[in-house]
Amino acid sequence: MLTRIDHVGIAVVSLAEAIPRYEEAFGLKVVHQEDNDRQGVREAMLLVHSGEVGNSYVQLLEPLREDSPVGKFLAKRGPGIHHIAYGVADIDSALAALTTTGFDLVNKTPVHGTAGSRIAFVHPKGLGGVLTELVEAAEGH
Ligand code: V0V
Ligand code: CO
Repeated sequence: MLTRIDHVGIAVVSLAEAIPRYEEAFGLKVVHQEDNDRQGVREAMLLVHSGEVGNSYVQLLEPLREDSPVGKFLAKRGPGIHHIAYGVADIDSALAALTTTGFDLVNKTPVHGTAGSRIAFVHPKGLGGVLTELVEAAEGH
């Protein structure tokens, strides 16, 4: 079902501060930035690897409001790894399979993700405390 690690989502207080640190440390480049109002985040995608099954990124996430998943996470836990996102070829069948096996989906149907992707979150409680996202990337991403 999973084709790759699409991204590691990292909660940061300030993209302006975090981006240069990641660029400096690993020579990564920001290839996409976007505000996702529904998710309450301003995000930057730094490309780690391009492969046959798609790309892998670091996703830096700054909250747009305190009362959002990343805003609440920062207040409770401080900056750090917020979620892991796996690539899938077909998110509808992946979600159907997880529903059948009894996983608690945050999104029962896909929602809008970065760069035109279709995404859905699975609740951390059934997956070792790790908030998990599935990504069906748009063509070329
Ligand atoms: C909260 N909890 C987490 C967590 N956030 N555990 C692991 N990783 C996280 N990131 C735990 C928290 O410690 C509590 O555990 C429990 O969940 C309830 O916490 P809460 O603060 O009351 O939060 P809730 O229940 O209001 O919301 C938690 C969920 C929420 C996971 C349902 O964060 C959510 O809907 N996330 C999905 C959307 C999202 O994260 N969007 C931002 C990224 P205890 O204390 O009960 O044990 S957007 C993105 O990645 C995009 C657009 C993209 O990639 O394209
Ligand atoms: Co994400």
